[in-house]
Formats: sequence, structure tokens, C-alpha cells
Amino acid sequence: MEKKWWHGKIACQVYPKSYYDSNRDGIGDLQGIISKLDYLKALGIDIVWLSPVYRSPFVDQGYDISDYYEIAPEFGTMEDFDTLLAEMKKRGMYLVMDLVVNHCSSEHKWFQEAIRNPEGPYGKYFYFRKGKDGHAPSNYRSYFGGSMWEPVPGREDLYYYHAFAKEQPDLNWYCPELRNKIYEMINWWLEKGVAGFRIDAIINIQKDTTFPDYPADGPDGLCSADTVVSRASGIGEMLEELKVHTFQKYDAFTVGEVFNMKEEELQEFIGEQGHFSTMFDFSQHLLTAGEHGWYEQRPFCFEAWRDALFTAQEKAASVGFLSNIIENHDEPRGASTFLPDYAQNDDGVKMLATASLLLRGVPFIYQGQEIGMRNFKARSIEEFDDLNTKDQYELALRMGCTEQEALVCCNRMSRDNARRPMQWNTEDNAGFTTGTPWLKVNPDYTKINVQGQESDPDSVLNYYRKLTALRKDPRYVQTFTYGRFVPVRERIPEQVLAYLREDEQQKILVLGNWSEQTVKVSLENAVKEVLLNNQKAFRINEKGQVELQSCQALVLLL
Ligand code: TEU
Ligand code: CA
Repeated sequence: MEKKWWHGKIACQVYPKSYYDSNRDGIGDLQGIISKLDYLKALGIDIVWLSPVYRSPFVDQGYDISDYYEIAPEFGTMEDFDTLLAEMKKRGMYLVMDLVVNHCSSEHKWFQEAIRNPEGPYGKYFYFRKGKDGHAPSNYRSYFGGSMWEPVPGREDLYYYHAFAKEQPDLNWYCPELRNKIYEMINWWLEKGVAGFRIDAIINIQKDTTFPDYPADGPDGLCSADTVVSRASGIGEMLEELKVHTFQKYDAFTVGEVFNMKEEELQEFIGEQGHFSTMFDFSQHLLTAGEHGWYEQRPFCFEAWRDALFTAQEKAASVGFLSNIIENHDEPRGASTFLPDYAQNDDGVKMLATASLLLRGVPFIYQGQEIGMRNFKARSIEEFDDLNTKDQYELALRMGCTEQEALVCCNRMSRDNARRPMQWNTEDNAGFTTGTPWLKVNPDYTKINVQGQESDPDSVLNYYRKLTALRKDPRYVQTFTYGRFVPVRERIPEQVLAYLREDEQQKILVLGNWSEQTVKVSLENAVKEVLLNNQKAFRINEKGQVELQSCQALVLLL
């Protein structure tokens, strides 16, 4: 296998708006990130993925870009950005930008021109279509609710297409001129020295441009965006062209945000000659999402979760590398989602971290995950900012939930859970800002914060540091990076996660006891060394059985 510069690296996602506010306006910013680079470095981070920092009206928190060549003034200036790049370089770190090119903001000049004159030169950058019998051109439901088609103001029976919010018109990737504009922009950032991109919602660029109706799957008579994407084809050629014109020339690291890929396409996506370096594994998140919406409660089930993880790892094994996450800015906090009530403690959080960070692939830590940040308990819908959450709340009400029940669903699933400000210390607003934070801080910051954990050798933060150091330890880095992933499903007590990372040199066993009981795990090989233990005790009997306490995680060299 050809060696790549990003093999063996560890990444962190930073959500700029909520990381650190350097100028008291309540909004995190680039200078704030710069001031925390040493913190990230000490955590063992090599690659930082920045959620969008481009100019934007922030209808969808920067995922609606109005100028791809400018930094959002809320976050700072291009000079700040260049400083960030230089400071990262100094520390041997790599910067990965968010690439949002399925759509732009309705305030982007391309769309402003297009909507003024859909028949003019910019009209073909988007999808304008005539309605059908007084209705929208097709029955597609946008990701954020309502039709994907929005009437063009002042034009009878003309609509434009948006898979997400109406302020996020989809770009027409079948227009060569538009594609070239995008390649040019990507190369401009790569020339600047960014190391690569996380590529947003990329499957959505493929369309069946005849826009046929599909069977409705809800009382609104619409069909889901997932169906719409799945019925389209041709993504392979589009992504290949994109890669050849941009990423490939710079040896860039790319990670695709890929939903609804056809299973047989995995090789094409992340194989050695694939479209992307890696793509995120969302299989565990799809379990909790609910097929029709958040109102469908799906409690955490250990077996289903483990099987999803294992299956994804096995499928990728002979193909390439996945990027492994337990949470991101679209998902609730992993510690709140993938741990049962009795595991809601530091040991549980460390166990989940162990399970995730030692998988085969590129580990991504989302800001705050490393201190065990949890979901936020809102007492009313007013406490949310996210447009997706508001839509899901309304949907839950329409589906017969009471307000209280709808709120429970949002508290469990809201994207704002992970978007609450980072918890740095016990000062006001968790030390995130000395102004008024743009989104209320989680009150649990008095217990969960960086400063308190820095000084506690047994804290979650210090455990994360041990984990990243272990993964990069020269004695084990080969095995953790390139070694096989071998799931252990047989002869293992219920609710114990067990997998091996192994190569010709060594075998490393990762164990986590998700059950409430102490259990015994029979080992086939003798233990040479305990590489990591999230609890104090390590007990092994004469029969070679290791005793695992509830929420105990062990990494054993066999
Ligand atoms: O997300 C793409 C996506 O498919 C989301 O709609 C996802 O299904 C949803 O957030 C789950 O609740 C990306 C970004 O990560 C997200 O933040 C943006 O809102 C979206 O694209 C539009 O750019
Ligand atoms: Ca600020």
C-alpha cells in the first residue's frame, strides 16, 4: 500500500463559533482558535478540521456561503486566517477546511444575479424549473422540512431547487462553467497552504435533472431527500473530475461527508485510487436518527451499536480507511448517546473514547468530546438556535407528540447539543466569552471543564491524552495505523466490546465492558503488557480470565 502523509494522524473538528471568543462579542473566532493551538497540540492533534469560516449570513451556521474567498467578519480577517495557518505550520499541524459546494447562500452574488434574471448567464449555475399544474416541479421534501422547490419572487410558476434551507440554493454541477469556478476556488485555498477539505453533503450534487416524482413517504405528500439522492446516479465521474482538477495535484487530505452511498461504491470512494482519502463512518449515528424523524425514539442498544461499528470496519478493511467519529456538529454528544445511564461517569466516557480512537482509520475528536461534554437539557424550544431542530420540533407536534415529548426528542437529538460553547473553566460562561455567548452554555460546565481536568491526573482529558499518545507510540503506531481490525464476537460476555488490532509483529486487544456487572473475559493468549486501563484494578486469574468491572476499558498487548 502506498504510504500517505496523513496515515497515522489524529484529527480534531473545531466549530469556530463555539470554540473561544477572543474579543468579547460572544462569538468564537480565529484568534480564539490560535490561542488554543497549544492545547490542541498537547491533546495529540495533528489535523484540525474547521467548520466553515467563510462569509455567510449564518442561516445554517456558515453552511450557507456568500463568498468563498472571504473570511466571515464575525470570525476575523484573512490576515487572522493566514496567522492561524502559519501558527499551525510552526507546530507541525495541518489545517483542513470545510468545502460546502452542493449549494451556496442565497446571498451569494451568483444567486443574486440568477434570481434577478433566471434566463441570464448565472441562471444555469442553479436549477430553475417550471411548476406542474400549479404545484412545485416535484414532490421532494428538503432536509430541513417543506418542499425543495421555492417559488422565484415575481415570477409566476418558476421555482428553484434547494435540498437544504431555501437560503441554500443547490449549485448545478452539470454546468461546466460552474464546475470550473469551484475548482479554481478550491485550488486557491490549496495554494494558500491548507492541507485538505472535509467535503459537505457531497452525494447531493448528483441529480436526476428531469426531477420525477417519487412515492410519498409522509402525510405531506412529499418524499424524503434520502430517496431523491438514492435515485440519482453518476456521482463517480463527477467526483473523479473534481479530484483530478484539484486535490490530487496537491496531495490533499479529503474526507467525504457521505450519506446514501451505494454499498458497491466503497472501493470507488476510498480505495487506493478513490475519490477521497477517507469518508466518515456514520453507521452508528444512523441507528439513533429515526427513519422518519426525531419523534421516533430509538433507545441505545449496545448490540446494534457494536454490530454497526464492526460491520463498517470489516467492509472498509480491504478497501481503505474510514474516518471514525462519535460526534460532530450535526450529532448529539456521543457520551450522552452511546452510554447507558449507569455508564454516565468518567469511566464510561473513557471507555467510549478507547473504543473509538483505536479503530482502524483516522480518529476524529470533536471539540469538547475530550472532556466528556454532554447534551444540553433545554426547558423550552426557545433555547434552541438550529433551524433543523425547530423543524423537527414542529414535525414531532404534527405527529401527535405533546410539547413536552417533542422537547425530549430535541434534547436527545438536537444539533445544538454539540454546538454549545466549549467549556474552558469555571468562570462565567465557562470561560468561553466575557460577553454574552451566542448560544447558552451548558450549566454542567462547573463540573465539566478543561481547567479542572488539566490538574486532575485521572480526568477524561488526561485519559484522552494517554490514548492519543498510545496510538502514536512508535512501538504501536504501525499496528494501530495499518494493522488488521479483527472483531471478537464469539466467547465474549454480553455487552462487552472486544476487538483486536494485529499485524505480523503484534496483537493488541481492546476491551470495554458496557454492562452493569463485573464480567470475566477468557483470553487465548497471555498478556504481555497492559497498555492502558481506565480503572485502577487489573485482575487476571490462573485460567487466563481477565476480570472487567462495569465501564472498564483495557488495552492489552498479547
Ligand atoms: O450535513 C449534511 C446532512 O446530510 C445533514 O442534513 C444531516 O443529515 C443533518 O444535519 C442531520 O440532522 C451537512 C452539514 O454537516 C450540516 O451542518 C449542514 O447543515 C448541511 O450539510 C448543509 O450544508
Ligand atoms: Ca469573537
